Amino acid sequence: MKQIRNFINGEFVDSATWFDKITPYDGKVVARVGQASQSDVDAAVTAAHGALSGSWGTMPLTERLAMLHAVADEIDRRFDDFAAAEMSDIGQPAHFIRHVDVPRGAANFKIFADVVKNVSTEFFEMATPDGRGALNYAMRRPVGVVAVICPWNLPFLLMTWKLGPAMACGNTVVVKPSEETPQTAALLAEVMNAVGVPKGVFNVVNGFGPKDTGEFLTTHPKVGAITFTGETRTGAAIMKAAADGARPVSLEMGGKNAAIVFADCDMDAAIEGTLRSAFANCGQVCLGTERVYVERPIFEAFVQRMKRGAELMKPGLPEDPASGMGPLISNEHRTKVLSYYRKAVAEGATVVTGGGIPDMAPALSGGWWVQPTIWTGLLDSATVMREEIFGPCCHISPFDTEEEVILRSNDNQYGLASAVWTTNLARSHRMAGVLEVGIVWINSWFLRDLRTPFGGSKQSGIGREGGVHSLEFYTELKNVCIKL
Ligand code: NAD
Ligand code: 6OD
Repeated sequence: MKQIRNFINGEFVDSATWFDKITPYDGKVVARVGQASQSDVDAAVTAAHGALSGSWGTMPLTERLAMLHAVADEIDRRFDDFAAAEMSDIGQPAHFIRHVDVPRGAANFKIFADVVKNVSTEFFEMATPDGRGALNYAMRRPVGVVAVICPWNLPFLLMTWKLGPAMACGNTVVVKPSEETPQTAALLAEVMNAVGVPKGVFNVVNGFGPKDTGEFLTTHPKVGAITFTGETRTGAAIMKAAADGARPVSLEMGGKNAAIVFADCDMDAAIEGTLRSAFANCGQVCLGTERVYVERPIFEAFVQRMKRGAELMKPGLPEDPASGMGPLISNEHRTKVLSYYRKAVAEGATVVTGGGIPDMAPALSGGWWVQPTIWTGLLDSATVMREEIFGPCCHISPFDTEEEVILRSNDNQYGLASAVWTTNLARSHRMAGVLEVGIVWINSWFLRDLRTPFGGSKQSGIGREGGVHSLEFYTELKNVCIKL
């Protein structure tokens, strides 16, 4: 049986206790994962703290950034290993993992190395009463040991999205992958050693969250900052932990994202984009659409086309080229998603398609499969219209005016992302201004430029990362004032 060990101070270490990694497509155990104890977490943080003042701390910037480019090149060289590990962890189709998750993992190291190289700081000349004047300039310094707490939905993309900028800024890191998806972090540890990243700069501790590895890490006094992606209630717990010692947090949390489709849209593009945003990764994308508002004249046609599209998405194994969708991540998550499927019906939804578990071949019947599901007919107050489900499902409602759809899409506790489909430029700009979200896509979805601010408003997050905004979180900006 494959063993996934924790990686501390440049070495893979054994654990006293182990837990099982189960593949979501057949429910079989594929690996044993070492569970990091409190003393393992302490060893990882201590190693990371020590590495701040070692060769990593004194390394010229160009050398550090070249090392991160080498990390990206080594990920590319071992592309198939990363893709296989990710497929085994989350069970999604190979074409999705090979086009989104793994390439973004490499890009996250290259692009943030380039951001750090190219972003300047401020300089101000100042008059003083004695006429000699003073100069002010700012410099950036690492914040120290960064704890990186990761979710399971796009494990490699979301882990490296934090690691790339944190390491480019000169910090050292202790990563806690989700207990559901430990495999790519272990491979990344091999990559770090292969390219000569100094011992202690990159550490991985596996385990669970509350009263376990996650909490041991976020409460460790030598952790200088915590960056987190996951559920909103976990983010709130981490924020409380970070209050001790007044450590900064960056929180990327849940969403209940709306797509808004105007009658003047390019219908083919709106259908393709909304199918992707509702069902990609089996609906387990924080930016995914669970509420679709369609202008009344095209409502019926839109629903019928979405139904046809959803029914063409056949569930299957990652390597099967016919596979349109993988399973959910776990039995526990499927129980949650199916409870929402039942609740939608209980609250009066019309099931346009799906609503249950698909028939799978006997070899796959142990996996966590669910049908892509579309509902109509619910009020905005229904449970499935208000709470994040994180499954392959959406509700489609008609609307009549722009004012109405703005009010309805903003009426939610979350504020992560919206997708607006229209060919009216003035309207798209108006909508972008009033939607209460951190990211608005017009005529697209999940189109990412890593130089742009990324994050959520309301209960979807605190802070922005991406481009220079990542530097704001991962560095201390220090002003130097020189009296001449
Ligand atoms: P989760 O909050 O259950 O777990 C995330 C991580 O936090 C895991 O590693 C977990 O072990 C750890 N954890 C849990 N409790 C902890 C605690 N008390 N202290 C320290 N660590 C703890 O989230 P998940 O189920 O893995 O991910 C799905 C959620 O993530 C969804 O809500 C989704 O919307 C959100 N998400 C948001 C974004 C974004 O960019 N806003 C991106 C991806 C996922
Ligand atoms: O693209 C990104 O950088 C990013 N953080 C995506 C988040 C996806 C959520 O599931």
